[in-house]
Amino acid sequence: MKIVALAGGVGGAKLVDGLARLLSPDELTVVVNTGDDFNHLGLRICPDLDTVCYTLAGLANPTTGWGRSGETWNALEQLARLGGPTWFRLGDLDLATHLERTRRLKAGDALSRVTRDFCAAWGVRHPVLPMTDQVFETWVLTVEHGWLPFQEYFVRHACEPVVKGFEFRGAESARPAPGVLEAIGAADAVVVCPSNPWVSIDPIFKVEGIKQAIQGCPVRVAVSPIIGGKAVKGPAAKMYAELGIEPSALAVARHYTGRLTGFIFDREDSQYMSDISALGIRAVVLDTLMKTNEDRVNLACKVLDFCALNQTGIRRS
Ligand code: FO1
Repeated sequence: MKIVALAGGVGGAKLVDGLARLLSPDELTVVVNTGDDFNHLGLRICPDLDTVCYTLAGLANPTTGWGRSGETWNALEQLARLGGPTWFRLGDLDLATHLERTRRLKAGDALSRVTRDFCAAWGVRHPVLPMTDQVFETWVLTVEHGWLPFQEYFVRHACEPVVKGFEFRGAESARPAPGVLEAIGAADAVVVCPSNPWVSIDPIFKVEGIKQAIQGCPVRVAVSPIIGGKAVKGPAAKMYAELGIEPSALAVARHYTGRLTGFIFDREDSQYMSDISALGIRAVVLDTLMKTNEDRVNLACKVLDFCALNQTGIRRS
């Protein structure tokens, strides 16, 4: 079965890793949010792309989920000594990625091309595509500071400001990166990973043509990033609450209304089964928390089973 996975950062990367352990590079393409990308210290930083690639390459920091394992912080310490900005922590190993990416982009290479070459260098075999090669910026409207670029909200202010809304600057002119529409067009199923619906998945749907292409795919399945009213990681639940929506798996299913054929949520939230089914989508409860590599593979295996079930109505053997 050919799968396109839509992913943001850490939560998405874990499921992508599970899928990649089960599917060949021909069977899995990952489309990654680039709304979090920004310029910092003169460098182009693409956090979600790097998180997905480092995870697939086995290079990711297991504690934070972002950045590199075995990281050292000499450059950051020297930057602090010089009075430079250290609120966004760039490790020594990670810096090489940003330096070379920035050099390549300045020389005129597209982000998708640079990502493809980096993946080859890191031994990542599955295609990882940025959603777009154009600049696309997620901004967060906050009560305390007005509009903030995403990383200012997320890292500098530690997701503390109260959220009032989002804006996706550049969305009108952004076009899908090469290969994105082709992969979706050839997919048997699109899997929406357990990433933040507001700021990781919605941006992907905002790129011209991607939403329509996904609607043309017969099977569209999402995994809830909210378990027991809380986000496994990050501010998704806090965002729902601040926008006047009770955070829950049901809220996530409603968020994606009209976009899905199937929805996977945690066993802990079984009480929402009838309300979610009433949205006209096929739903299933599973153990969705991914603490270990084995959990990633187990969930990915069940996601694939559920996709097959959505496709044919008959469970895969
Ligand atoms: N997240 C943090 O909370 N603090 C950081 O200092 C930080 C640095 C960082 C550096 C490179 C990178 O690729 C990601 C980094 N992240 C950091 C994570 C990232 O900003 C967010 O997790 C994503 O944008 C949300 O998906």
